[in-house]
Amino acid sequence: MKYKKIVVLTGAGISAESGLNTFRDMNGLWNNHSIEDVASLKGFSQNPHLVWKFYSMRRREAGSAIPNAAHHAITASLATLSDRGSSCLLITQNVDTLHERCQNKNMRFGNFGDPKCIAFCALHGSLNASDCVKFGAVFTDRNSYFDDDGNADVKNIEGLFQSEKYPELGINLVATSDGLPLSPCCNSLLRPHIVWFGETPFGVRECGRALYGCDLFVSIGTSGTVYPASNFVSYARDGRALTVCINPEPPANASHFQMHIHGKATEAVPNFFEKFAF
Ligand code: BV8
Repeated sequence: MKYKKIVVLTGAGISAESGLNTFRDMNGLWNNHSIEDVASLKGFSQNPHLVWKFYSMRRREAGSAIPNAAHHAITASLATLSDRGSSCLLITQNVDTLHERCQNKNMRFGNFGDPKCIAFCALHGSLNASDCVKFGAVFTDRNSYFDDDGNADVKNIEGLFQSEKYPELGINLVATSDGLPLSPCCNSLLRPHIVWFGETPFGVRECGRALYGCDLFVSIGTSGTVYPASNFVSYARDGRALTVCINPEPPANASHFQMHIHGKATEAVPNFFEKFAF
């Protein structure tokens, strides 16, 4: 076993070849939207329609995208390494659920420490869920509530939700007349299950522990500009890991990596695991 503890971090670049826009590349998501307006709690409280229009568009696009060779190579390689006794953690900054869609009965994601699986952390949340703003209940929700012109799109609303917190609430959604979705538990507003700027990412403590203890850290398709993910390479280096960056161009935190592989994810990722990890 070459590496006992492996952590992989991905960003929007790994989904670029599935046809999803990144954030900071040309024609990126942030070119057409102000971060403050669509990815902050302040923006949501000031204009929930604009935020739900942005995330409705993201849900439609992610829903029609499929995982690419890089997503599949990561899942298959980490599953093999995990079967051989390595502990593997996949952390993604992405909310598009393309990694989650690569699982099957032999390659499944689990929580930190679960045996024989790939531990998985969607650091910034998921497009496949919405939260009650009042009680924080998380509901499975893939609905697009507004079309690109900002018109309420209630005719396509799938009624059913399952809430982890309120499993009995598999019920119909009630959207307000102006198309904003209301929480099935208390009729307050629903918000996308997304970590916005200024909010605490999911699983940060567990990720930090895994990063300090790993012996291989691989960062794929991220510009290294968003904290705390941009610091993960430093935590791994402090723990004596080999740190590898796979990206077409040097990210903002390039100097922290010991190895750089310049290339697109679908070409570089499958080769990397073949050559270095087994
Ligand atoms: C927090 C919502 C406290 C989800 C997102 C001043 C200085 C430093 C930091 C701060 C500061 N002021 C505030 C902060 C903190 C702030 C931050 O970092 N701001 C930045 C902008 C300066 N961070 C936060 O607020 C975070 N919370 O800090 O809480 C805390 C911390 C620790 C512990 C407890 C409490 C919350 C951050 C999450 C914000 N939410 N988005 C969504 O809508 O999707 S962030 C957003 O950026 C996305 O989630 C995205 O994942 C993330 C990072 O972007 P990338 O994934 O890297 O995408 P990008 O477009 O930038 O780059 C794409 C890369 O792909 C490029 O390098 C490109 O070359 C490459 N690429 C392109 N094509 C390909 C490719 N790679 C491979 N193959 C290809 N084909």
